[in-house]
Amino acid sequence: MRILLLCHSFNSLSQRLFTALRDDGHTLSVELDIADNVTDEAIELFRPDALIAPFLKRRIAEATWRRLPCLIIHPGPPGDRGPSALDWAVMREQTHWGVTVLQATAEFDAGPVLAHAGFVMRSGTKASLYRREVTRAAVGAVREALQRLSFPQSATQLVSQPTATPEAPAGQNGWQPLMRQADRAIDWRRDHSATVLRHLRAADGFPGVAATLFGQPAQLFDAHPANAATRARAAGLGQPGDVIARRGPGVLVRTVDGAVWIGHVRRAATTTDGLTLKLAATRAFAAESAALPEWPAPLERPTDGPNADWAELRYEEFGPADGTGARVGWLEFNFHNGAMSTRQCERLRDTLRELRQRPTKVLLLAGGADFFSNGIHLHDIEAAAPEMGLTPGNSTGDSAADASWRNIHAMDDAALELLTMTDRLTVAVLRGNAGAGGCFLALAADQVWAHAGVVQNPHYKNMGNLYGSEYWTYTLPKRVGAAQAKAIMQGRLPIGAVEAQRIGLLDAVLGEDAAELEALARQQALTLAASPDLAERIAAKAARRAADEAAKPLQRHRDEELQRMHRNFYGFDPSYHVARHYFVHRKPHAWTPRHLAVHR
Ligand code: COA
Ligand code: THG
Repeated sequence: MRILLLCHSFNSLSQRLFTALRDDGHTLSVELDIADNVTDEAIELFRPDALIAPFLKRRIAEATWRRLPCLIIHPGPPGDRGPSALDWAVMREQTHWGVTVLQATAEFDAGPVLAHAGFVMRSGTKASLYRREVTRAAVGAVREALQRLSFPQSATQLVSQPTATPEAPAGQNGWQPLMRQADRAIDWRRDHSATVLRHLRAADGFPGVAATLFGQPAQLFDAHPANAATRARAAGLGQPGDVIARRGPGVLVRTVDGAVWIGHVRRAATTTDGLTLKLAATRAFAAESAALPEWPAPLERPTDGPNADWAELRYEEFGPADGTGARVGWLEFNFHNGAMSTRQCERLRDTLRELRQRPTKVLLLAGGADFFSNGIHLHDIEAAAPEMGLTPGNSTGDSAADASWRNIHAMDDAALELLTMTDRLTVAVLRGNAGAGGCFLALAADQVWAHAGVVQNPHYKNMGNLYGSEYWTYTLPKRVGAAQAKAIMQGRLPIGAVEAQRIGLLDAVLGEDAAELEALARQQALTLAASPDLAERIAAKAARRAADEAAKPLQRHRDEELQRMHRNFYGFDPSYHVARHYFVHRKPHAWTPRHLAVHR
C-alpha cells in the first residue's frame, strides 16, 4: 500500500511505524501536520491508499477523512478517548492498558475501531511506557488494521459508514479531558512519596509537574524513589519540600514519609521570550545545589531489593566465579532522554577506565533503558546560549559553540575508551533507540545487538547539517562499506532493526523488546565468554586495531572530524545553532523536510 504518515512531529512512534511498514513492503511518505491545505497537497501528490496519524494533535479535515481511510493511533484501549490518555492511565494506576487504531471521523477518537492491542502496565514514566509498550502494541495493531483495509470491500464500507464502531465496548463514552496542572499538583507538606512519584511519572517527559523547588517555581521531571538507606539518612534533615542532598543530575527532596530524587527541572521563565529549558536539577539550580552534600550510590549494585538505588551509572558482573570461564561485565548509563552532557560523558569515560581493571573478557554497554544514547546534550548546550549561537551566554563569556566543542570532545573521549579496549570484547546492547552520536558510540564497540523494536538514526545532518564526530569516519565505513556509509549519512532516515542487520549496522537482533533483549544478551555474552576461541578472538581484535592504527591513526580521524565540527560550531553558517534552538524549544515546523516528504 501507499501510506502517508501525518504527524505533529516525526517522533519515536512515527519513526518506528515508518521503518516497520517499509519492512512490510509498503511505500511510505511523511507529511508534518502544518495546515489542512498542505495535507491536501500531500495527498494530491502522493495519492496514498491510507493515511496514518501516529502522533497528531489537530483535527483531520472532513474532506480528508471522507476521501481516504485515516487511521488514528490512540494510546488507550477501545472506548477511551482524549488527548491525555496515558497521563490518566499512569495517574490512575491502571494495571492493564492498550492502544487502539481507529478511523478518523468528525469527533475526536470516536470513529470505528479497526484494531487494538493490550499490554500490562509497568511502573514507569508516561514517556517510557509510550516508547516501549505503546509503540510495540501500536505496530501490531496497525499491521492488523492495514490487513483489514487491504480488502477493498471492507475499506469502502468503512469510509462510507464512518460512524459505526464495530469493536468499541457498547455504551462506553470514555472521553477523558486534557489533564491540567491542577490535576497534576503536588503538595510537599501533605503528599506521600508514592503520590509525588505517581504525579511526576504521569507528566514525564511533558509537561512536568508545576511545583516549588528551593522556594522557586519550576516544572519537575524524572523522579525516583529514595531507597531505605537514603530515607533513613534523610529522616532527621529538614522539612518536607526541603532539598537536602545531590546525586549526579538530581537533588533529594524531603517528603512527609521520606524523600524522592528529582533528576530534571524546567525553571519558570525569567526572560521576555518566555523560553526555558529542561535541565539537570543540579544545573538549573547550580548555585543552590552547590551547597548540598553529594550522596553517591555505589556503581555496582543490584536492580531489586533494599540495595537497589537510583543513579545514572550502574555496573554488574556475572559469570563463573570459580575460574572455569571468563567473567562478563554489564554497564548501564541511564542518562535522561539519552542526552549526554560533558559531565555525563566524562563520568562514562572515567567509569570505562575503571572497568579496564576488572577481570572481565566481555563488557556489555547497555546504555539507557529507553534510549541507548542520543549523543551530545543539546538542551545543556542551549543553556549556554540564551540569545542563540555565538552570543556569550553568561558572565564567564561562555557560548553555545564553546559548550558544543567541550561536549563533542568529551563524547569522543568516551568513544575512544571503547575503541582502545583491546584486551576484551565489547558489545553495545541497544535496549532503546539510538540517535546521531549515540549510534556511533555504539559502533565503537566490537558488536552491536538490539531488539526488533529499536530504531537508529545513524546520521547528523538533521541537526543543522552537523558533520559529526565520535570517530564515525572510522567505524561506519569499516562496518557497512564506503558507499553504504555515504547513503546512510545523506539519507537522514530512521533505520529499523531488520534493515540495520541487513546492512551490517547491527550484528544480532535478539527478542522483541528491551526485557527480552536483556535476558538474551546476558546468555549470549556468557556463551561468548565461554567460547574456546575467545583468546584468539581478542588477539585478532587487537591485531586488527593495530593494523588500522598503522594505516590511519584514530587521532587523525578525530582531528579531521573535529575540524569540520569546528566550522559547524564557530563558522559563518549558523544552521546548527538555529536547528538546535528549534529542537530544544520544540518550535513547530514550517515545512516537512524533503527527505521525509518524498512525494515532494
Ligand atoms: N539532547 C537533548 N535532548 C534530547 C536529545 C539530545 N541529543 N535527543 C533527544 N532529546 C530529547 C528531546 O528534546 C525530547 O525531550 P522531552 O523529554 O522534553 O520531550 C526527548 O528527548 C524525546 O524526544 P521525542 O522526539 O519527543 O521522543 P518521543 O517520541 O519518544 O516522545 C512523547 C513522545 C509523546 C512521549 C512526548 O513527546 C510527550 O510526552 N508528548 C506529550 C503528549 C502529547 O502531546 N500527546 C498528543 C495528543 S495524542
Ligand atoms: N478525528 C479527526 N481528527 C483527529 C482525530 C479524530 N485528529 C487527531 C486526533 N483524533 C487524535 N486525538 C486527539 C484527541 C483530542 C484532542 C486532540 C487529539 C484534543 N485537543 C484539544 C483541542 O483541540 O482543543 C487540545 C489538546 C491539547 O492542547 O493538547 O482534545 O478522531 N478528524
